[in-house]
Amino acid sequence: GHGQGTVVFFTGLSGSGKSTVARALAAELDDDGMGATLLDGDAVRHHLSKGLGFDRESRETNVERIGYVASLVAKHGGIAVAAPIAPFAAGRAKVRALAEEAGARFLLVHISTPLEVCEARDRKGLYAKARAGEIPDFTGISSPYETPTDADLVIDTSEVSVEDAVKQVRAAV
Ligand code: GGZ
Repeated sequence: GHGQGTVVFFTGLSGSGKSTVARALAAELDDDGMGATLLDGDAVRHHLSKGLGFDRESRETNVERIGYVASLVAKHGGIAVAAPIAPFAAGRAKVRALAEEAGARFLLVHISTPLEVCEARDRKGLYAKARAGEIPDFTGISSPYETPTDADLVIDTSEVSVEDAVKQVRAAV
C-alpha cells in the first residue's frame, strides 16, 4: 500500500491487559481487511530479542527493535500493533521518532490499569515471585514504570471491557 501507515503502540504494566487488547484489535483490523501486523510481546522476546534480559539497557534495545520493525511495516502503509511494557519515556520517544521518520502515524495507548489490580490478578504468578525477590528488576516492584505524559489514549481495563477498549482504539486509528 502507499497510504499513510500507523504504529499503534501499547504501553503498560505486566498484567495490565495490553496484550489482550492489542491482540483483539489486530484480529478485528484483520477481519475488516486492514491487515494489521501484531508484534506480540512473547513472540518478540522469543525471536527478535532472544537472549535479552530486563535491565534498563536490554529493555531499551527490545523496545527500539520493536519500534524499528513497526516503523518498517507502517512505512509501506501497514498498521503495526505492538504491546511491550516499554517502561521508559526515552524508549517510547525513540519509537515515536522512528515512526515519524517513516512517515507513519504514531498512536500511543497507555493501558493504565493500576499496579494494585495487576498484582491482584497476578495471572502468571510473577508479582508474587517479584515480591519474594525471585525476579529482579520487575516493573512496578523493583524497576520503574514511567507514566506517559504524551499518550493519545489512556485506558484502564479494570474499568473498561476489552471490547470497549478495542472500540476506543479503533476510533483513534
Ligand atoms: C517485567 C517481566 C520481567 C521483569 C519477565 N519485568 O506479564 P508478562 O510476563 O507476559 O509480560 C511481561 C514481559 C515483559 O516483556 P516486555 O518485552 O514487554 O518488557 S519491556 O518492554 O520492558 O522490554 C512479563 C515478563 O516479560 N517478564 N521478567 N523483570 N516483566
